[in-house]
Amino acid sequence: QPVASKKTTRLRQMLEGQGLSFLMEAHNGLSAKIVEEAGFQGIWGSGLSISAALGVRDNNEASWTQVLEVVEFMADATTIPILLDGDTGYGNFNSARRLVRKLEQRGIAGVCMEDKIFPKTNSFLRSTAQPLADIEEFAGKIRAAKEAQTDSDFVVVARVEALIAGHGLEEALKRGEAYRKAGADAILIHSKERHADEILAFKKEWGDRLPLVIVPTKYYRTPTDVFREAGFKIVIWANHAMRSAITAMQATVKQIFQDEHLMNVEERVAPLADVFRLQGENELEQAEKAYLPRG
Ligand code: SPV
Ligand code: MG
Repeated sequence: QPVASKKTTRLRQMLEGQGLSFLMEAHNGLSAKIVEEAGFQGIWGSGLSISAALGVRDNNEASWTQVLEVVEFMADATTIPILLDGDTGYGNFNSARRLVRKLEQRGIAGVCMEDKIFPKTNSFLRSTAQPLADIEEFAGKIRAAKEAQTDSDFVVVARVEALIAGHGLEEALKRGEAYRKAGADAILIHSKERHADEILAFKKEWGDRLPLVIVPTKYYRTPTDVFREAGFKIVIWANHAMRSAITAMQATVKQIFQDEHLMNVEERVAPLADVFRLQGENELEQAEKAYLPRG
């Protein structure tokens, strides 16, 4: 399949094409660039990671326009599509459809919205105590989001939290079906189990009604071929750029604090040349030659 020019089209092809695709988490322009350089075909704009990088909790403490600013930097820094973790859509159907319009304007390829209540809490915290959205209300939100998009390839993923919240397979399937009927392009079926049994059971019952997206943060030991053979379309590596940044920064900062010099870290941190390259410094040097008066 030839590579489409529009980011929205490319994200859609990952969902609708053959085989399994991957989205790698990024949380700012720099990490987004690093994800693209590694060879990934798409980016997960993780709510958890963006919040953590801003120094706040994953409870909508960052406002939706603050998230929009971050994801705009990510889109500007890269050429691959971004699927934004849009939490609950930051309010009701009206907030969700306005979000879709703003994301389209800023070059984001799609949004994922979860069937919880604003303000949300991360799925891995106090999960069984988390109230789910009313199924009809959330279906209306998905319908509003789909009807708001102007680019027909913009992707709206509906995220089912029923398994996370402890409501079981039947409720998860019922919700998935309601969101499919509302026009969702794909279902993200989330799980906090340490093995893949429940998402595999979901896939078996679901069949091929819509493409399925998964986030194996907790069931990370499951071989990727299990997902591929089961027929999932997208795997999201949801937070590992942010977590590796924490590990690296902690080690470096601690070392400098202890040593009161830089000799033990210089060889272990990215050279400044790498920073300038990632910033696209070279392009500006060329542009200065082209546009500034010679003199
Ligand atoms: C995120 O990356 O913010 C997600 C995935 O929504 S999870 O943290 O697993 O809920
Ligand atoms: Mg999230």
